Amino acid sequence: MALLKDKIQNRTARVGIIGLGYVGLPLAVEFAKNGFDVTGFDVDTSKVDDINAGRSYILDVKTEDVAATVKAGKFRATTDMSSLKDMDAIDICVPTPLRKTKDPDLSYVVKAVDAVKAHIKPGQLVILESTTYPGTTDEVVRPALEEKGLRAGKDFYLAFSPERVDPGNETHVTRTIPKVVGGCNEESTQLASALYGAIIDTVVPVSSTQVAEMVKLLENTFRAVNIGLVNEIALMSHRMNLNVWEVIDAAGTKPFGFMPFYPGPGLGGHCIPIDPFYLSWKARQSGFECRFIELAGQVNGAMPAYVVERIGEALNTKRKAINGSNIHVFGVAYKKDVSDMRESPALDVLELLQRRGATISYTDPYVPVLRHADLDLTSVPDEKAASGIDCAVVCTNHRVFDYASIAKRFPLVVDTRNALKGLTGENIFRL
Ligand code: SAJ
Repeated sequence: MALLKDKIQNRTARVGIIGLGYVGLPLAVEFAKNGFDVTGFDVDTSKVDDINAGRSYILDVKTEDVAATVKAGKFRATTDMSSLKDMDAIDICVPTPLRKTKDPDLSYVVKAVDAVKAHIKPGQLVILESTTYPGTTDEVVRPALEEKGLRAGKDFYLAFSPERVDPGNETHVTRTIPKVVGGCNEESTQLASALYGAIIDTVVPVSSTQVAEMVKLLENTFRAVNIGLVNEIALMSHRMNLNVWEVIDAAGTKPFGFMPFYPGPGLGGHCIPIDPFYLSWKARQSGFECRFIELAGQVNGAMPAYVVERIGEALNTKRKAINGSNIHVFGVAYKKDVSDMRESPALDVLELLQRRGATISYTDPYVPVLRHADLDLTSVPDEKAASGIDCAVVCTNHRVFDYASIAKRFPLVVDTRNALKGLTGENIFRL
C-alpha cells in the first residue's frame, strides 16, 4: 500500500482507464494533465486512433488537451488489454445499460473485469465508476478478481466511485465535482481517495462500495422521481387551465426547501431513465417494491404520447388532424445544447406522429441525421423549415434556435419546454 501511495503522491503511478467515452476520456485527460502516465483502453479502434492522433471526440474534452498529453507522452490509447499488467491503478468506466426487460445489463462491466482479471498484479488498485446497483463491486467484481487467489483489500485494492459527469455543463468540470469514494476496506478507500485527490478538489470517502454505489442511484432517482412529479403537475395544471410554467417559476422564488424541475416531452439520456431501474431491480431481490421509481417511470414514459395528444388538440383548433398534417420538430437531442440522442423522447414523439399519418420533419443542428427504428430523416436548416408546415413542435430547447421567429413563422407551435417563454399568440400551445 505504501508503495502505491508514494507513486500516487509523486505522480509516477501508471493509470489505466477502461472505456474512453464521456466519462473515461475526461478522466484520462485530467490524470495526464496532472502529470500521471495514462493508458486508455477501449474496444473501439476509432476512439483509440483518434486519441493517438491527438483528437478528441467528446464535446467537453478539448482536442488541444488530448494532443498535448499525447505529445508529451503522458497519454496513449490501445485495444490491447495486456498492458493492464503494467498499470498501478485501473478505472473501469464502461456503460451499464438496461436490457429490454428493464434488468441491469452488466455485460460491459463483466468484459472489462475479465480483462483486468487476466492481468491483475499484486498491489494494483481497481476502481469501478460505472453506475450500478449496490453490491455490484462486492458481489460481481470482487469474486472475479480474486479468482487467481489474490485477496481484495490485501493483495490488491478495490473501490467504487460514481461518475458525476454532466455532459455540456461548463460550470461543473472533472476537477470541481466532488468525488465520492467507497473501498472494500479502509486501505482501498484511502488509496482511491489519494488517487482522485491528486486531480479533484474534493474527495468524499464513504464506508463501503455499497454506500458509494447507492449514493449515485439516490442522486439520479431523485431527479427521475421529481421530473415525474412535475410532469404529473403539468398534466393536472392543463386540466385545471393553469400555466404550470408560471407556477413553477413562482414556486422557484422560495429560497429554501424547493428545487424547480420542469415538465418536458419525457426522460432522455443514458443516466436518468436507466439508473433508477438498477436500484428497483436490486431492491426487488430483497423483496422491496420501489413504487416511486415505477410510478415515475410510467409518468415520464407516457409524456411522448401526451405531447402527441396536445399536438392533436392544437391542430383541432384549425380543424385539422394529425393524419395528413405536416409537423416539424425543433430539437431532437435528449436535452438542450447536446448532440446525444440516447433515450431521447423526441424519437418517440416523431414515431408516434409518423404512425398516426403525419408527414414529419425536424431541425436540430446538433443531430444532422436521424436514423432510428422507422425514422430516416435529415435535419432541415432552420430558415428552410416553414413552408407548408401545419404545426411546429419544440421538443428540445437548444439555445441556438430563434424562438421569436418560430412563434411568428408557424400557424401552430406546441412548446414542450417553455422555450417561447414571454412570447404570446393564439398559435402557441405550452405543456
Ligand atoms: N428533464 C426534464 N425536466 C427537468 C430536468 C430534466 O424533463 O427538470 C429531462 C431532460 O430533458 C433529459 C432528462 O430529463 O431528457 C435527463 O436530464 P438531466 O438534466 O438529468 O441530464 P442528464 O441525463 O445529462 O443527467 C446528468 C446526470 N449526471 C450524472 O449522472 C453524472 C445527473 O446526475 C445530473 O444531475 C444532470 O446531468 C444535470 O444536473 O444536468
